[in-house]
Amino acid sequence: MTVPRALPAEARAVVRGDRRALAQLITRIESRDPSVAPILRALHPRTGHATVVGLTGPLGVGKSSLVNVLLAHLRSLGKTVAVVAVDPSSPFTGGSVLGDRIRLERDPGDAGVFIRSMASRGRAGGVATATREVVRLLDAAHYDVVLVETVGSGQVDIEIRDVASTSVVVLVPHLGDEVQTLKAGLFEIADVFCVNKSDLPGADAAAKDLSELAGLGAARDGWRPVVVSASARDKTGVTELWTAIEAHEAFLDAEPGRRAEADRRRIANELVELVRDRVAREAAERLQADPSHGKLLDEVAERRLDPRTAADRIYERTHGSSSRTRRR
Ligand SMILES: Nc1nc2c(ncn2[C@@H]2O[C@H](COP(=O)(O)OP(=O)(O)OP(=O)(O)O)[C@@H](O)[C@H]2O)c(=O)[nH]1
Ligand SMILES: [Mg+2]
Repeated sequence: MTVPRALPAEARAVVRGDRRALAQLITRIESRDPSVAPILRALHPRTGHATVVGLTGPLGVGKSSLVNVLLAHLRSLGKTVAVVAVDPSSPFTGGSVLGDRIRLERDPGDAGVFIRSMASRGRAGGVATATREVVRLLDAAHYDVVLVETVGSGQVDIEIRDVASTSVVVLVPHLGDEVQTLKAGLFEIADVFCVNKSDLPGADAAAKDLSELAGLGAARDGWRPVVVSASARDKTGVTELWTAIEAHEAFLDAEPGRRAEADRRRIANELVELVRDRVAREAAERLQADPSHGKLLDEVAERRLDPRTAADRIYERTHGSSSRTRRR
């Protein structure tokens, strides 16, 4: 047995659940501050306990509203909850999101809840990486459930399945053609489908339609997506939604190695991304510092060299000596 080394002070603050420390570290992760690396490294062995649930779906289907009611439900079950909203296009806690105020808004001092938005626009890559790192911090801070909201349908470069152990795709009745074209992709993502706004007409038909499709398709890794109907407005179907999420989590644990296998797949993607990030960053730095770079650009612009050949040369230059660069 190795004796655990003393944690850095900031890591200790996270483990203690110090919200200010958490917020500051998340900001540093967002701004890609390399000084968080040792803190994340120290915390890594303390992660892997939270249930990480992704909620994704087209714009305006009610993801934030559902997160709000799910949050209240989880609090009533005594669970602590952290929420990460990636690229929120509507305010999370503004009274305008829901007609009536949710528990969260009545009780901003609730220590069992932590909410954070993260913007991806205008940032050079690394959104999925940053999201994963933020989720791990929240996991190390002992939140029982971490809910991650993203806008789906390929509008952001984060694949929710790479972050969450259970992914919920939120839809609404009568999404029409948009969903028809999305459906194949959605079945790749969804462990659970939630037809929200079931207070509107057509919800039953939409849920039935999805259930049939789920029944027809081949089960992905032995799991067929579960379809639930909900209304965040009327606060119906939320218990069913959580039950479906728990059923998928139980499925992951029902067979030895199943959850580990899913984790390994996510980690494989993450590692590729991290290496790609580093190679890209180093290439950009070297190019800037390299006096022959301007010549290469001239050659391509003057049609003496094609871009692929130029890129090959850059790659060889960067790649050939990348092992000499310092560790982050
Ligand atoms: N009728 C009805 N309206 C709802 C329901 N849930 C949410 N809405 C409304 O739908 C609109 C969008 O809700 P949001 O929760 O912001 O949806 P979102 O998917 O998070 O939106 P983006 O983050 O912008 O993609 C708001 O006007 C909500 O009041 C519901 O169950 N029924
Ligand atoms: Mg939203």
